[in-house]
Amino acid sequence: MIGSAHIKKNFTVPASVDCQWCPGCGNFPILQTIKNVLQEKDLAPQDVTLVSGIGQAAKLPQYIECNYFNGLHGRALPVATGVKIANPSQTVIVTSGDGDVYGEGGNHLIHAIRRNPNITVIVHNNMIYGLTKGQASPTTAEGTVTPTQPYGVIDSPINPIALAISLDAPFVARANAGDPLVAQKIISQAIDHKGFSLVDIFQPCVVFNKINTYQWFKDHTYYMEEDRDVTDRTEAFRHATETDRLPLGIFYAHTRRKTFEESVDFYKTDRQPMYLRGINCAIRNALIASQK
Ligand SMILES: Cc1ncc(C[n+]2csc(CCOP(=O)(O)OP(=O)(O)O)c2C)c(N)n1
Ligand code: SF4
Repeated sequence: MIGSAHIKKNFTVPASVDCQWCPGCGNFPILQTIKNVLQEKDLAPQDVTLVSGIGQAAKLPQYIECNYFNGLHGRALPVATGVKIANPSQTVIVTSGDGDVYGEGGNHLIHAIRRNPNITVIVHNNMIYGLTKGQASPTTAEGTVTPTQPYGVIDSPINPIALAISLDAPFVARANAGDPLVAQKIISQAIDHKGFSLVDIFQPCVVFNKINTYQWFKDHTYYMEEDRDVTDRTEAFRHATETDRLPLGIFYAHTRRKTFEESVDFYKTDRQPMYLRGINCAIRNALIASQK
């Protein structure tokens, strides 16, 4: 599904759009937080593209008035990369679930971090598959009983923060939907940061996850000291692998890597965005002929 915002003043959704989330869902504060960040940056809706896959979290782009692409399960990242490379001036934000980004889209996550487009990826981590009614996702704790894992989950959960740091992602952070003011600060910094930014945000699913509630996330997290050296990868990795209480805040941030847009040849000599360029049939025909 593709949506397009024309010249509009703000990100307010038309009243006719019917929100499908359950009352109390952690997606609501995330939606409000993203809207606040976009308003605060003085961006116009036509400058922003939200991209998602499938799931409850993946419905978020339909509730903000801007460009959006709501695609296939797990496939948000290739689309977001394509949007950014075609039009580098767009602010491109992926907003999707832990199943979508870490499970079905896990392979894309790895290779998008390697490629390093200047995009922000916000993962609503409710530690469950919400839309399909409570099966285990890649972040569900071992032993958790679900409708499809009646004897408990046997796979150990993925650690997305450690994974992203190991791939040298330029910005890696974790927020809590139950603390939207700090989440707003973190997401704002993620959008401003050059290169691939990952924000994993704890999001209670009040219907299908009765373990990881608002209170559970409050009791099992703490904020890392803000004046740490966030360019220190070893220290970031140490925090990422803590299990007693889960750290919140920015784990790792650096600008040592070139972005995808800076690396590709066709922007080195000509800054005109791809979407404004005509199709060069001679090059295309020569390429096809060379494959025969
Ligand atoms: C290829 C594919 N596999 C499975 C599904 C079924 N499916 C739809 S949403 C979903 C889980 C979504 O979970 P998550 O990404 O964590 O988002 P949430 O609903 O919890 O926000 C699944 C398994 C699908 N639509 N497509
Ligand atoms: S099922 Fe869970 S994730 Fe989905 S809208 Fe309801 S509370 Fe939110």
